[in-house]
Amino acid sequence: MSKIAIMGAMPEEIAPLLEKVEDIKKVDYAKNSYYEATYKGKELVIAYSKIGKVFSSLTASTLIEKFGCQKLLFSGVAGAINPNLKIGDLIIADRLCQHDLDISIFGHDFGYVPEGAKFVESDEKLRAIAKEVASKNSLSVIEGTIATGDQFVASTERKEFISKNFQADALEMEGASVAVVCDALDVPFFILRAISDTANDDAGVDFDEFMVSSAKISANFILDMVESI
Ligand code: 4EH
Repeated sequence: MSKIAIMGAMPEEIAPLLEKVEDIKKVDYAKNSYYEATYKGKELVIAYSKIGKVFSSLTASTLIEKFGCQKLLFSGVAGAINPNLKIGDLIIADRLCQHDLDISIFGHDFGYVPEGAKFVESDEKLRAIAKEVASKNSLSVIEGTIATGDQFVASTERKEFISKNFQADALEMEGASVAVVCDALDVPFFILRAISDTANDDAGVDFDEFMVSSAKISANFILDMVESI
């Protein structure tokens, strides 16, 4: 049977998952903890990576190469760029990019390096399952571009830069790195985020207020999806 990885970046992003899954077995590896578990007869491996592109790449690689996961789902929170996205709303990434990757001095686009790609696309079948789950539960989800970078964005100026150069709908700090790993290893992946803030001057305060509730919204949706995979 296929093993499904579910990862977040922060403990709060996987806590609601660990509350609902069964037969949990903790395995420590590479300075992190991985939780083997089952849910509705499906085999899962759950972990939070710690924040940022480097730690999330390590965790995604480990889930695939050491634990043998054949699909990877990411659950977490994000800052909104698209004004239609309000706190608590869900966004499915159809493509992801690295907004802080910059060798533009050599004439390249922001987010592009030779032999890489400015955007990495997520798995269409997993997105289709997500849209079925959304309509079944009469939840509205937006599908769009997620921009990732190693910075907590709390500035309208930086938001505008990311919007202009990547047409991004939301931003966070792990999605694109996970996407690069999964794409390279040919593992279908899905990135879901619930909005915790709007990445403006109030982002720090909003994040502290809404991250736990938004993380739950995302986690519950991911578990609904697991049933259909
Ligand atoms: O994993 C990081 C968390 C913030 S840093 C990225 N996550 C949350 C998504 C996110 C985000 N990323 C960039 C939500 N809003 C964002 C934003 N910019 N505005 C963190 C948070 N709390 C304690 C320590 N670090």
